[in-house]
Amino acid sequence: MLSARRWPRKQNPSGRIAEPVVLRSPNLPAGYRPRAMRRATGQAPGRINLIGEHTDYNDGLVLPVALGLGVTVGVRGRDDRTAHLVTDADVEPRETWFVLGEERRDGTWADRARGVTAALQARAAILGGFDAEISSTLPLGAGLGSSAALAVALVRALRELFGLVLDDAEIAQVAHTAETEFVGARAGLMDQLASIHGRRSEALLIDLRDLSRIRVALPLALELAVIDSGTRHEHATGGYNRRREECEEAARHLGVDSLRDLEHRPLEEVLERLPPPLDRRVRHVITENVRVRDAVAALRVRDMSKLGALLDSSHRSLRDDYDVSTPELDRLVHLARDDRAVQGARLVGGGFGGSILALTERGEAESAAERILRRYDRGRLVAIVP
Ligand code: GAF
Repeated sequence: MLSARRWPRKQNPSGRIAEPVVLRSPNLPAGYRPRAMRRATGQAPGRINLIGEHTDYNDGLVLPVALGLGVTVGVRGRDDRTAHLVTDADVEPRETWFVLGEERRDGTWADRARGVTAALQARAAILGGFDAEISSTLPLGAGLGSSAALAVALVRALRELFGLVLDDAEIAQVAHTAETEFVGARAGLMDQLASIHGRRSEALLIDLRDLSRIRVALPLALELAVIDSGTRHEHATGGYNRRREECEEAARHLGVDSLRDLEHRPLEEVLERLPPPLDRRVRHVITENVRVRDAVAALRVRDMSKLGALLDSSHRSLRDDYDVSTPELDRLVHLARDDRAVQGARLVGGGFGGSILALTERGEAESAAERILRRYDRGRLVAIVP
């Protein structure tokens, strides 16, 4: 593995420091040819987000936990400029290819891979052709960070195969650029950071304003069932980008750079200056940041009922104010709240389909999920956390 090191910086003609460039590691022995390292593997997990939804692109707070499920990418160097991809995931097509330097979107999952190679080359990375075998234990499009996991796993594999110097922050940026600039989903940075830094037994409090991270232990008494509703979202074409635009519009209207700048202002005063639905969108974002802080406090004192109430209230806010829930997610959350063992439940991730979290005492999540799923016909239990 190559170690992370300081960037070689490129000077632009004006003499100002330009974007960092990606080079092959200067540490490699003389005569070393990266493509002689013919095989490499990259892995990256998916995530749940305990609380703090649609806050990341508003410079806010999130609290993800890594899943034991994720994406593995095995790569092998080729002697041409082709990237050939095969996957065992439940997607179409199962096999595809493209020429490096000629990446063009085709609207399939493979755009994430094209986005990664395009973003790496835009940072001056020298790539050769490769065959990639992509396997995933993570359901795709289920609100569990699968796009970021695929991109991070591929960047890690290509870093090793081609001897690229990329630290974790840069891996996150490349994976994020692939999603936002190539795929066109204007997502925040939570999923990439959670995939790179997350651990299964801990929540990771990330402040997207300064990218600071604090690990928060999950109490031993806690367990979460992650249940896939079986309905799917598509960020790039769905309402996700529209929500982000609404937040930007609200910030412009209020004369602030980001909605995070509003956290110390009286909420009612802020809201009465906004037309609907911007007032409801902003109310979600501001109150969700407060809920993240409260959830961290609840985790620290192991107050499960407080945590459960916060999850419930987050779901209501996502449903009524942010308008990203669906009838299926609402039904699953309702069934979960009806279960004797569940202390709180909410949709997880971007919404518009995907999964829910149900909070229980340790040892109770699996049986609670079985009871919930008996009453909901098309979903499945994806994971028990931690
Ligand atoms: C998706 C996005 F990719 C994240 O950036 C985040 O906005 C999330 O939806 C909602 O919290 O997973």
